[in-house]
Amino acid sequence: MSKEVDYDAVRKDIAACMEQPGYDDGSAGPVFVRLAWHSAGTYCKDTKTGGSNGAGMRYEKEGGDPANAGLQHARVFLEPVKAKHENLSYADLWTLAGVVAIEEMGGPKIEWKAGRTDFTDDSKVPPRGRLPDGAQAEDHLRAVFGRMGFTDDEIITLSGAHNLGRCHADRSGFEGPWVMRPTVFSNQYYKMLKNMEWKPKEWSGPKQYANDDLGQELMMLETDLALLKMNKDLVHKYADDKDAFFDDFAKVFAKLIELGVDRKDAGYEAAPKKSNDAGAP
Ligand code: CCH
Repeated sequence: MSKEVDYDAVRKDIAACMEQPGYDDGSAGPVFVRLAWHSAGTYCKDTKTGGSNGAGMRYEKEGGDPANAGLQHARVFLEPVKAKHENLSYADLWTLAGVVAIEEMGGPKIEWKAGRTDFTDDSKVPPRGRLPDGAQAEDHLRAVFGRMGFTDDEIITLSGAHNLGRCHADRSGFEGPWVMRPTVFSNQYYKMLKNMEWKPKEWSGPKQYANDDLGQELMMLETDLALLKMNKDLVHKYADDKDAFFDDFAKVFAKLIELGVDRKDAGYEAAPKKSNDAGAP
């Protein structure tokens, strides 16, 4: 059986199914980016477990993690693309969907390589609790992203994805978008962090910050404001220099979606493969 997949056709099909008129702000783009990020963000560099290989969210163990609430929408939107391209793995589809969504929403081109395979049972699915909690601060960010192998500055760059989408009370408990145009990839998020004053939102929900100076209530999480304490100069640089942000973001997102990918197992490497390599954890 041929393993050929027409990835240009896959990209077009992903772009087409981003359009979802009745959903959120009319685009599935933001939730595709979050799907790609959560599929990779479970990685642990010490144990080499988790990461974007495997598509573990198809199993209750990972898909049912409260941190992944809402991502079933993204997976359902992408199902027709998977059905049309039978040799495409879910793990490749989900990461490529994030890359295509960022490009389609006006963001940078991001390097993406095929070769992820899907687990056939849940034995290699990472434990729950590896994704960040928006109610915590910089020590937590350092622990979670440090486990994946990211520096403080890389955390600040990756967090720029909060230019996109919104929080949903019925998913995370938090509510609202970070910027005025949540389906356009830009550096607005850093401008908001640099220029606006953020006060605790008065409500019965979890702690988040609010500002309505622009005529619509925008939000920040505790983890978003923590970036200013980690490296305020970099946040300000990105607020003033969109190109610098786009360049750095493209590199760090490409690194994120490579976490946990071992192409030797998938037979994608030119080097001869020993028969006892197959399926090694
Ligand atoms: Fe995020 N994010 N994220 N995030 N995120 C949420 C939504 C999005 C945290 C918490 C939340 C990254 C980092 C963090 C996106 C991309 C990235 C939500 C709302 C919470 C809470 C979920 C809901 O209710 O639907 C925390 C904490 C961190 C710590 O750093 C990184 C890194 C990325 C990608 C590179 C995107 C996109 C969304 C919008 C999703 C949507 O459905 O609109």
